[in-house]
Amino acid sequence: VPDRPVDLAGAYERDGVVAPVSVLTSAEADRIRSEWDRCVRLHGHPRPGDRQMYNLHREVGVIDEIARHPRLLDVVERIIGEDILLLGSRVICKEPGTGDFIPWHQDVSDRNRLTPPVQVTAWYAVDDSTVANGAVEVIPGSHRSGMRARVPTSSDGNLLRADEANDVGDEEAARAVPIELRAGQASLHHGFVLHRSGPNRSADRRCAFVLRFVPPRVMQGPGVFDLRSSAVVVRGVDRTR
Ligand SMILES: O=C(O)CCC(=O)C(=O)O
Repeated sequence: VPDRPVDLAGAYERDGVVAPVSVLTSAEADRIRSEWDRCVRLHGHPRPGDRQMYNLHREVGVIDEIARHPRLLDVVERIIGEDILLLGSRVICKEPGTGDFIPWHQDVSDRNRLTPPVQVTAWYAVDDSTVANGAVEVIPGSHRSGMRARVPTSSDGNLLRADEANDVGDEEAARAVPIELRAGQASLHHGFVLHRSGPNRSADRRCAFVLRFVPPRVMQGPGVFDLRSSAVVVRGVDRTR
């Protein structure tokens, strides 16, 4: 596991993204992938047509294990402080040769109403993630212009809900960079950074555990799906409870 950049919090502030964060060695990453594969066989995740797979950390041990991994949380801590809540998780699995995609969006929006609007998303690569299999692309620095208006989208293969996308012009989109990761690595992204991912045109699966971390002072609502009251403390304490 290589050393992390020294000024990691500075890079996060500047770019809204930090990558790669080496969480596991390749042997450790193989174990996580095998466990996930075993779980898919046993429990039928992902079930045909079930592309959502939200909050499986409550039932799938390896997702919880990554969400609590010290090498990941040491980096998250440098960004949001020593008390850390796991607000939610999602598994995003793009099977080979499928058209599923994620349009430009921000993870923190008026849809999930986080106050203050602070969230770090950790994207853990279960499989290698490449441009060919639909790696996440990020527009560095786009978080600095804050929350954008959402625009309706609906299209076959869109893995987000129809009201989660943002409009991004060609000029801004041209600044996007792909975040390629080896299995066992993660990227961290800011709640306002614009990101998307394209279809998996390769012969290899591209599976990720997406973990949403917030400091305990972040509250949610009203009038939205409530993740805050079921958030779990993964490091430190939640003094608000
Ligand atoms: O896995 C993807 O392709 C997109 C992930 C994403 O949108 C996120 O991590 O917030």
